[in-house]
Amino acid sequence: MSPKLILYGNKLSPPVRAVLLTLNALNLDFEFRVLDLFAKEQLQPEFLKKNPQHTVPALEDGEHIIVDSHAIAAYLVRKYGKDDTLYPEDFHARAIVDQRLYYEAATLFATCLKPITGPLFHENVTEVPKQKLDQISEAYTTLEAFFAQGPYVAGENLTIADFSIVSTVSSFNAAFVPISKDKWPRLAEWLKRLEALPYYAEANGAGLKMYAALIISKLPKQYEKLWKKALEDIKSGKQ
Ligand SMILES: N[C@@H](CCC(=O)N[C@@H](CS)C(=O)NCC(=O)O)C(=O)O
Repeated sequence: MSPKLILYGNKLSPPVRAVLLTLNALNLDFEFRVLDLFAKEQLQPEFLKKNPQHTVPALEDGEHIIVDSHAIAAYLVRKYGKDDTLYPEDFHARAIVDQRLYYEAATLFATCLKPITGPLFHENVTEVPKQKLDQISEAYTTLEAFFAQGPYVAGENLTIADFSIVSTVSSFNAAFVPISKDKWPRLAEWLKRLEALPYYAEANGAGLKMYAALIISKLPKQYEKLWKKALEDIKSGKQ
């Protein structure tokens, strides 16, 4: 019998939700050990021994610890997947999936999301600068172009790149820049496609709701403006 998988994380975290989507897609049993990042539980010596980078997600599989959502998702499919569709063995198909995963890691998460949430959560900032919201819109435009290759981010099939990208993009959509169907129609359709997966609500939706509520509580002025604009649009018949 293989050892029990243990996932360390918190559903507020997009990378953790990407791994939850992968575990659910593969129908794997696992134990979820919650770390409270606001209480800095990731800095406790016990966890630092497992992951000196002090980030979640981290996966324990017997004597092995795997860190980083992209590495964990790839590992899970290669070790436990019944086939390779979620992370293809074919060199060319995998290169596309890898590129999308690196795009999520370097651009969506590190360049777009973290510079917004860091100051919101740790520096009492209460407004997101327009330039940062514009970066998200630019990323939506790039993603829209990816869908020229097929209905999923890496082409014809659902892969771990979809799980990775939906974890950040659904967070942007819920908390910062709603995806307009007119501007980014294929991206909007893709999000609906992912939301329709039977395990989406549990793996991504639940954490996403908590995440959006937390962000809204941090941005009272910004949301007041948005709500006022939405009300005006409804009154003037634009919505
Ligand atoms: N590229 C990493 C990012 C992981 C990451 O930065 N996670 C954040 C939560 S969203 C974290 O654990 N932050 C706590 C810390 O850095 O101490 C991944 O995909 O796993």
